[in-house]
Amino acid sequence: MKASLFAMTLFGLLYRFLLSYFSSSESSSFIFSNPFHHLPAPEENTTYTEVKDLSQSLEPKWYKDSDKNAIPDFIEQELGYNPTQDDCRADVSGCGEGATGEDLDFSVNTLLLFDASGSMAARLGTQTRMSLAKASLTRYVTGVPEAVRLGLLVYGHRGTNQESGKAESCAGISLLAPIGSLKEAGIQNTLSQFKPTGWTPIAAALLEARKSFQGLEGKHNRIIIVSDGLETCGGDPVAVARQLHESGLEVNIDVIGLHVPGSDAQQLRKIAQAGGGYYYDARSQRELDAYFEKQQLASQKTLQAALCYVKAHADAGQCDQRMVLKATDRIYAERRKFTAAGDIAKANALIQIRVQVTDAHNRRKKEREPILVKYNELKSKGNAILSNTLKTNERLRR
Ligand SMILES: [Ca+2]
Repeated sequence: MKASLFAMTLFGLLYRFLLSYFSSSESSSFIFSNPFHHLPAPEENTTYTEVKDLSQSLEPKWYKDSDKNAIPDFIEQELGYNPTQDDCRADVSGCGEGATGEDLDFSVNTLLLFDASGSMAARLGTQTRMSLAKASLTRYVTGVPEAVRLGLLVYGHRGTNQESGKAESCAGISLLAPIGSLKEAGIQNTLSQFKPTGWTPIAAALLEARKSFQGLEGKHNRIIIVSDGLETCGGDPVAVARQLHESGLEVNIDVIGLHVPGSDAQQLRKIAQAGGGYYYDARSQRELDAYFEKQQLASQKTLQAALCYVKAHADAGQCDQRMVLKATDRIYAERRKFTAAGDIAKANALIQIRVQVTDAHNRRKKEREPILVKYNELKSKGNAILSNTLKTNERLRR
């Protein structure tokens, strides 16, 4: 049987050789080419790793991949996708301003510097400046998103506002709540620890504040000073503010002046400018509340943008997963046809295609992974963020 097959093959070869020799004008080149080229490929034990040149194993359409996602164009078309673009790209266009990957590290470290000097006892309407400031602060702290890590430092709460109490007062600076602990410590409880007392060491308080930001280099760092007047302890708060802002800590300093006369407001404004922040003049409870509500809305907007951004990427990941599953199903269906027809080389070449599709998908998945981790973190906070926003909007309307 084997011998006769061999004889037939040999005869076939000889016949082809003679035929082409006598019929082709380029017969001389045929003599030097491989005469076994036309022999059928061996069928047994072929694995896809032995398919060296894939482009010759399957029809060219299997190797056309316009959007470089490893899924052949014609398969994408069949499945209802657009083969020339990424059908599963994350659409962040509706996420609002500032929705970028960088915002995912959205936590803001804010240290509130509270002026407890004697002048805070002055009345603004029916209440003292201090009680107004405490009320605004309480509302802000209770409504602010978790991502804003708050701390509180108080100055001017020691000694007296007399000359005899100056030294003690100017040295009296207390970190009542380190950054990130104010909410836990309880704002009412923290604020009840001081009342209008002494002098105003703004420069020294800023120097002390600097320590709170050690280890937070390169983060969103902020100081909010609530004060009703000038530095009275001989320091240079503008210079200290500039140093702090220009240090590697990148702290921005906002200053809120509580019913401050024009000349004094100039110095407070300079502190804010040197500190890379803004100066706000608050002449009533409402104006003071407005500042904090603006801060709250800004941080909620940032959070919502971040949530929207990561959700878009999570959706893109799911879309990609669905597309790849459909594509691999489709490739396997083709492969079964080749296997049934006994075309093992092509069936194996399709395994190669399938492996490429899965590899490419896994690469895309890996790139998306850090964003998805963030998504899970944010999802749990999402409802809290939204309810806070609603509450704030409600307050602003009133
Ligand atoms: Ca493709």
